[in-house]
Amino acid sequence: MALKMYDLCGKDKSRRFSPFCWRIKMALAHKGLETEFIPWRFTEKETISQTNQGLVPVLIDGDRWLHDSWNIALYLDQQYPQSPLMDDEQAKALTQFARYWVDSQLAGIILKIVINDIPGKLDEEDAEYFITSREQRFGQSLEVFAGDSEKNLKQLNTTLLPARLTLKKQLFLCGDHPAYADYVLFSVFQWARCVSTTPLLDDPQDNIYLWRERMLNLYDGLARQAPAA
Ligand SMILES: N[C@@H](CCC(=O)N[C@@H](CS)C(=O)NCC(=O)O)C(=O)O
Repeated sequence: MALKMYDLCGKDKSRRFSPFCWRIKMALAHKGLETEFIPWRFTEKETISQTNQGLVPVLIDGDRWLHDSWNIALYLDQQYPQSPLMDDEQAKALTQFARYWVDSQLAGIILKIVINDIPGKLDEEDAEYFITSREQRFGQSLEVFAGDSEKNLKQLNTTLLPARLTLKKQLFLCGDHPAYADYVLFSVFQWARCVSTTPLLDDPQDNIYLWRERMLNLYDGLARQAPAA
């Protein structure tokens, strides 16, 4: 039976923009696993209540409901060992570091850059939920939270340096071929691409720019074909 995944969508159901969903979508394509992606809105908590939490991605494999992208990635490698996302324990440990780096450093900066573009991409109920829940989380308005866009872009550029240096030596973060750490880093770029027209990278000769092009081309252009902002 094909796998199913709840996938965050906008007002336009074809706009799938969650970074956590994107990394799993790339991981499923990497393994060649056919999956039905079910559009899901922020306020549709009831449909995933079986997981006792309210975040996507949620993967359904037969009678198993899984949540949390990291847990799902580990599950996929265990259950479907073909084309590993992480080759061994050492790769798993290093990928753990990569995802913490992406989620604790890069995602926060990118969020500031794109946050004001998000509500306009959501349906009315989701937009209200998004603004209220984020303003509550940050203790300030989205405009104040976003801060200075030029400063954010500069900070993003500096924070990307370890990836930029790595990609000077190799095609992908994981070496000659992409694997889960690549999908994690790519997922935050793809998130921005789906909700915002602000360019995060402006130099086509930049190693990260070139890597992002390679990632957009993977699996018959899976990410490139997805509706962008
Ligand atoms: N740690 C979770 C985070 C998932 C997450 O934050 N998902 C967001 C979409 S990007 C979500 O479902 N948000 C729902 C909400 O804010 O209510 C994972 O890695 O899957």
